Amino acid sequence: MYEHPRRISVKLAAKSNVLRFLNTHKIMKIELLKGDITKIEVDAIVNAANTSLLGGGGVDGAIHKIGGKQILDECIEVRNRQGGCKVGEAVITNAGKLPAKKVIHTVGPKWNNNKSDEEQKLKNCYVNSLKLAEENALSTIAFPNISTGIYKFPKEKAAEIAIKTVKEFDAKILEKVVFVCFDDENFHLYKKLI
Ligand code: AR6
Repeated sequence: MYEHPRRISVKLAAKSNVLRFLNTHKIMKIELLKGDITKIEVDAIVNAANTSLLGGGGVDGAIHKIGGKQILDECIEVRNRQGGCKVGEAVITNAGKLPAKKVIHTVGPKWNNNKSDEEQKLKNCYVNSLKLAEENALSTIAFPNISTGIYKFPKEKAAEIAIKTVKEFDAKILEKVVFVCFDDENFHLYKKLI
């Protein structure tokens, strides 16, 4: 049957849009683990750092202690270049002696009853870490439960934000996100919510 040429081209354009969507949009696999993030073999582990990028306690302390001086040296280079890292933002360095290939350092907000928009800032940590992973062509990433230790962000709220943000992320390269929970409470919250 004869079809007007214009109609044919409209149909082809619609089909190629579908193909483009299939080519670029990835469904990320989400995994949950209980344990120590410094032992995880992924393209990048995320560090719950502070604005100085010079290390501290908690997961930050463990990453620098086990990863070694190479990580701190590159953090200092980043500081010299851009003056640390703001809350909600993320930077990337080598992973020193860790089994991961890279460390993405993000700075979570200190909980203050959401008076300074801490919920949005925590969401930004996840989005900016995922974006940075994609900019570096990484396909697997592991997150700790950012802000839920020394920074006292309520764990259930933090878990909801982390999971929702990762599920909503429009991945082009990333294939897998691992949530690594160090304490039982976070592990059970994530298990319930994922
Ligand atoms: N692997 C995975 N998760 C861990 C590990 C580990 N090895 N160690 C602790 N956690 P925190 P924050 C969990 O305090 O609240 C530092 O001094 C921990 O159980 O590490 O974002 C920084 O320099 C908790 O659930 O980070 C900042 O000053 C989660 O990691 C400040 O702490 C986050 O706890 C950041 O505080």
